[in-house]
Amino acid sequence: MTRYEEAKKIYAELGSDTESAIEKLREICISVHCWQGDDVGGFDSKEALSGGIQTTGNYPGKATNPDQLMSDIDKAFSLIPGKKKLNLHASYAIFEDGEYANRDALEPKHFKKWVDFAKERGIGIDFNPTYFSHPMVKDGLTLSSPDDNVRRFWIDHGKACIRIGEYFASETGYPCVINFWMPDGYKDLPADRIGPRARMKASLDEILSIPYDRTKVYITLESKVFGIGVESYTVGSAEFALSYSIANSLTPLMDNGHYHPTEVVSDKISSLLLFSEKIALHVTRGVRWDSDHVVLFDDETKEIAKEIVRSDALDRVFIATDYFDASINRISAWVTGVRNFSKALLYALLEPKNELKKLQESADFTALMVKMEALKVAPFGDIWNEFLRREGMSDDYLTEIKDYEQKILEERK
Ligand code: RNT
Ligand code: ZN
Repeated sequence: MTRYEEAKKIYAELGSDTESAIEKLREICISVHCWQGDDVGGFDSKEALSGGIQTTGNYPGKATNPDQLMSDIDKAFSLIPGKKKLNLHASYAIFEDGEYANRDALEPKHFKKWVDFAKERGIGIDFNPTYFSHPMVKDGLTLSSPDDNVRRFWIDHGKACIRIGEYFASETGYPCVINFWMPDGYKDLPADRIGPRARMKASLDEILSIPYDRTKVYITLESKVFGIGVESYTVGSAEFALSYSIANSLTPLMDNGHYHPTEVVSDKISSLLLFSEKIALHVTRGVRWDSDHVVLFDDETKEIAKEIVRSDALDRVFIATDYFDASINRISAWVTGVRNFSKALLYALLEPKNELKKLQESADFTALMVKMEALKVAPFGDIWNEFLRREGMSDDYLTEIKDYEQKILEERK
């Protein structure tokens, strides 16, 4: 008997069907963020990263142009099992020689190369307007700025991004998730909290007044509790983003780094699913703050995946990754983080959820605890390795990454 066959038996005794778990996992799509490859740099300006987010580290071999980033994405994707989408930011526009468009004037043609890239690989593209790292972010504000010109600029950026997202959907044949996250906020206690939020609301209303095809484009709104330099107040707080999303039939997006440290996104998923047809996630790992560390196979990551599976919501949750580590090999960071969320999904799919639910309903909390603990020591690694094998991959991706590092990354100096 192979290790997989033995493990399959052990899981069967626990009430889980490993075959169906693996098959389901193979169909789940994860939207992989492009920005791990170049420390959220983008190609459209030389501005330092702003908006209260930060990469630290200076590992050699960062992608500095579209060709390098595409090559690194290919390398990472070749080592990530399962279905994938590419998640782009507007700052990754690719201009042909001499051409340039500011963010308020971006057009689909500035993303043609990305569309070609996606089509060649048979994948879809998700999109994000870039409301940071730009001189038009004035006093830390974009859509909530009291300055009409600043607001106008960023409203036009939002509209441009919706058109580009529609273009992605039409060209690739896959719906495009367009995520709005604005860093707007104040370092210290504001005198007026409602004013900026009212302006943000009006700006979003104006952006969303342009017609778009809701079957092709899903607009998500991401909240945040605080950022570096924006400690006291964020305009797009959880209550703002969630209320706006529900009131306007948008899709709320939760990033698990964006809450007070003892709050967990895993507990929020089920509530949102009762009020919104779709929800979206940014899967990340915050260490003491929204530090965007590489996702690990840790308890909260597992718990998030379990909540999606337990709620039968695999087709209602847009899963995207969002982390950026510049202190280790960036491709390894990409692969490790995305693989870990896949792992968490497989782990969740291996739960005998109906049986556990019954124990909860019959208030047999003793048996519930014992069974849940037994699952933790089941031979999960053998099931994961079988999934990798069926995807034509193995547990060892480090050798290939080291090889790529030597041959490609180290030449980039
Ligand atoms: C920032 C948000 C946002 C960004 C990306 C680059 O705190 O999480 O999603 O990380 O858009
Ligand atoms: Zn995020």
